Amino acid sequence: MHNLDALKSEILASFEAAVDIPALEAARVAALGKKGRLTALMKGLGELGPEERKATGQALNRIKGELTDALDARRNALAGSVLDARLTSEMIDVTLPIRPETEGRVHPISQVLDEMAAIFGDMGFTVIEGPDIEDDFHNFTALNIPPEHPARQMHDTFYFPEREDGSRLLLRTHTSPVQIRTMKAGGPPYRIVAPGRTYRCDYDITHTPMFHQIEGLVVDEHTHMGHLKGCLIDFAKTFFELPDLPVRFRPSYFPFTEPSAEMDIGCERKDGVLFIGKGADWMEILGCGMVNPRVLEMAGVDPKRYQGFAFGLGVERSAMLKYGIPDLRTFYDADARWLSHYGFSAGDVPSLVGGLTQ
Ligand code: 2U9
Repeated sequence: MHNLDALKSEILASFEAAVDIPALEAARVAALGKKGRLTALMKGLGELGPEERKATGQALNRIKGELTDALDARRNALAGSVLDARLTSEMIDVTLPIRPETEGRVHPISQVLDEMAAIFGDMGFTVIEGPDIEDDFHNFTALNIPPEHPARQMHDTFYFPEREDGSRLLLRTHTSPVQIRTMKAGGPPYRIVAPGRTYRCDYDITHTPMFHQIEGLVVDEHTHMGHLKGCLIDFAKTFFELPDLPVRFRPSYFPFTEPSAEMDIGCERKDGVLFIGKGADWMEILGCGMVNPRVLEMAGVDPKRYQGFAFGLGVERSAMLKYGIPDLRTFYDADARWLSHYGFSAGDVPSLVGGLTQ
């Protein structure tokens, strides 16, 4: 009996010493498993005489009951502490302030396009978009670009493979086809701007194969060069945020406008730094002109009754000038550090309310 009490105490101690459920299970197997110490004693009962077997058997059964109760109690205690540990380690403090999210930046091209759309929108222009993939008629013929014009050549334009009828689709080289499509779709007056991607087979420090343009078209019965000048001078002063910005128009040539001009803004170059709005230098910012009557005619507009003006400007170039971005090619590097430096906060994009619907 004394030995049995000692054994019981040892086994109880092994249960108490178990620090987790697997350790407790090991202690159980060592005591009550098939080859356990108590099980071995029970198996040995058969070798005892009847009297001793009865007494020892009863004692062993009582001990087994006590051990089983102790085992359950310890198991419950350990399960409770496992849960407590999980509750502590996985605790969520709902009172903590939220982590600051890294804010996305608006790319300078998107910013400048939005600024320009907002300025022209305030003047009553509607923003129109069209396909990047065009046909020869809308990109060249309808714009009075002759067959021998260099822009039409394979090495200046991206052409798709020849179709069955011998024609080739192409990536538009300007957004002008959008204005052609708009004119063909319905009668004048028109007051539209067409922003978007354009493509030319060109790559050097000032040219990339894809770039952005915004072009404008105003056609009405009495539209004249004075409207062109007023509109574009107003635009330049608003865009560069300089009410006294000096401007000048120089004669130029485009097949789709006659007469044609380029618009310069006053600037100063000092020690490699460009200052816009003052000084004796000039910087070209856009091309423009009165729409060539042949272009109106090809788009189904009567040139005897209607006339208008058009203009076009490069978005990357405008962004570089306004925001001091030195290298064109960095626009397309997808470099997050560049974007965090030159990009804009979403709140800086001007509201287009009133600009897009007219
Ligand atoms: C129609 C009629 C006329 C659009 C025009 C320019 C002048 C021009 C360049 C500026 C820089 C292209 O991105 S750039 O290289 N564009 O100089 N664009 S007039 O004239 C049109 C357009 C459509 C129906």
